[in-house]
Amino acid sequence: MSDQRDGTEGGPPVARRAMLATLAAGAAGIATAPYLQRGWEAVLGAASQADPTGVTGLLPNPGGFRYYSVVGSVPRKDAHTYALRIGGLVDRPRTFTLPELRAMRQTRVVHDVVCTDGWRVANTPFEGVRLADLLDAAGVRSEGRAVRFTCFDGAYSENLTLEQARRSDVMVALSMQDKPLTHEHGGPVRLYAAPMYFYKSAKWLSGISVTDEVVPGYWEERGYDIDGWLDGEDRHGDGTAA
Ligand SMILES: Nc1nc2c(c(=O)[nH]1)N[C@H]1C(S)=C(S)[C@@H](COP(=O)(O)O)O[C@H]1N2
Ligand SMILES: [Mo]
Repeated sequence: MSDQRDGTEGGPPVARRAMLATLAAGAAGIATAPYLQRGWEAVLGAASQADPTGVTGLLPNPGGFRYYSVVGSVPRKDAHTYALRIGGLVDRPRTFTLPELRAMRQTRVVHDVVCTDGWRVANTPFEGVRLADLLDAAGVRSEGRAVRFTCFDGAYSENLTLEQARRSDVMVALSMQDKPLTHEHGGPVRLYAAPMYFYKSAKWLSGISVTDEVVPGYWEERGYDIDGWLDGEDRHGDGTAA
């Protein structure tokens, strides 16, 4: 994927147009990023950002990623303190520890990471457990239609339909770029939904709940589109096409 979504069809998040205008008006790339983030928040009316002083926005962003959090501080979790709870419309609600997740079949996906703010990191490898495997372990009930994700930052949430959640390119990620996921990138465990904008990939994942309908996530309550598909993805494929 190297095309850039132009926002004409399917409806990317509302701030997209403003971002493009800002990009077009100013210098390109990293230098404008701090201002982009501020503009983005002004548009969405978001109350909080990880760093209200803007200092992190002025730091270099190694590897092209930018740090995002909707809260100021997030507790750190490790192999001893981390737990992933799966519940809702399942027959066997259960909790997975980090060692348990590591012991399960690991899958690898290499895809471009794309944020609606305009940055992209090409060919990024992620590894972890297919969400489908976790859902199967818990036993999704017939009323289940969607999956809701919650985070131990205490604020962020996201969702996928059950069909999306079962794709082979959607995972509970334990590693990124062949290294354990750092705290900054949402470690020890985050969601990675490869065919979608990166906002769908909830960091600091702590809860997976099967629901009977899609529950709008944090940004979706604030104007983002529930539909997070990147251009050119096979929306009804099983994720293996690539
Ligand atoms: N818990 C949580 N997950 C989140 C976010 C967030 O603010 N909090 N931001 C989303 C957005 S908009 C992006 S682009 C990516 C950023 O991931 P990174 O900080 O690893 O670059 O995380 C997504 N998942
Ligand atoms: Mo994003």
